[in-house]
Amino acid sequence: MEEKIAPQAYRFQIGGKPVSCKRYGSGHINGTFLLEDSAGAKYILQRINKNVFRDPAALMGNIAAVTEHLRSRTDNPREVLSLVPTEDGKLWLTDAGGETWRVYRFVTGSLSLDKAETPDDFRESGFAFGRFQRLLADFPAHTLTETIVKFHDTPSRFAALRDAIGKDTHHRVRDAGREIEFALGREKYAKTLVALQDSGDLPLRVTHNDTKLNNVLFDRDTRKALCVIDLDTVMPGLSVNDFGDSIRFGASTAAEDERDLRKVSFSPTLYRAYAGGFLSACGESLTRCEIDSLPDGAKMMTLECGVRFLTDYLSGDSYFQTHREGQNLDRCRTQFKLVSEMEGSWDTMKKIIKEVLAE
Ligand code: ADP
Ligand code: GN1
Ligand code: MG
Repeated sequence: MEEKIAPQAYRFQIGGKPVSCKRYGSGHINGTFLLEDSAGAKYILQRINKNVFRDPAALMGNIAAVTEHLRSRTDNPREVLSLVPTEDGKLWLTDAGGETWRVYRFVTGSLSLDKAETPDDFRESGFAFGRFQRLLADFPAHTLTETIVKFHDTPSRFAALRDAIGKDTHHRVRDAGREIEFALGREKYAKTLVALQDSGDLPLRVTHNDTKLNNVLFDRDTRKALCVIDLDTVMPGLSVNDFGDSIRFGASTAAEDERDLRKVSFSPTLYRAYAGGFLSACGESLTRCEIDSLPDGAKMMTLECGVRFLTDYLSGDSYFQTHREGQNLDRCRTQFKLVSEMEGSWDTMKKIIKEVLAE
């Protein structure tokens, strides 16, 4: 559906006059619009979610620095997000209502996927996120602002769940008894990776922290991964969480919000494909403990995301955008189904990493 052109679109240095502006993509956080101008050029106009990102100026500072670093490492402009300045030369604008807006050049000839059509698509995305991590290995991590504090601190996510259960503001605890029990039964396990981080066994690296398949753009013709996008959560973090968040979303046989759980399965084939791409791009720089913890990264990110969906459901759906009632509970259920399947395939998951490394 054609939407009215957001007035903010007129305040960026795009080539021509804005001629159309439509809601775009399937992200859960920002307001994303595809903007076209009279010269036929396309852009992504985004309203940054201010409830999620409390310091948009610091966030935009991170993105400017990270994209500049990446640009110095490649000759291909389609491989790095490119911000379009405002008419007064800034990288973002704040409107009268206090909303922050930015514009990226649309990466030409690209597409994003909500589901891998073949294991090769998924392998490619693994390669892209592995390369992203490798290219940022020499980026000064201390200069980055932590845009969401304790973002992948799983025990804190459990604390938030307990709080939501206790408050039960929307009287939904009664509808989620099984999911709550499933989560709380794994609360001890939730400490595994932060404990390894605290002990120094897992190093902090510059990571993406939101490595969903639809946060990679593919070349429409060659089907090669082109560009890692959605850089709002680039911060110091754990490599195994970047690996794991991709697996939770992309190694499932169904959509994140599928209601028919019979369709939702963890696919060892897709897991193997991603591990192959990821490790070929950054495996040599990972420590023994990081390699050994990759299966935990997958299970932890899936469990954590399920806990976050459940918490948001119980709290009245105020964080993740929803398009129907119960969608966050449905999302939670798919995540927990995947967690239990990963638990059932634990030895296979470990074996696959060994085999991929030996290839
Ligand atoms: P969210 O944080 O809401 O997920 P994203 O930055 O991931 O927002 O953008 C949402 C979608 O818009 C992406 O999944 C992708 O399809 C598309 N997109 C974002 N930036 C670009 C770009 N520069 N070029 C082409 N498509 C883009
Ligand atoms: C959000 O922004 P998007 O849609 O790519 C969320 C991720 C979740 C994901 C679940 C900043 O990602 O952490 O894993 O939804 N991003 C933020 O689909 O919270
Ligand atoms: Mg996104």
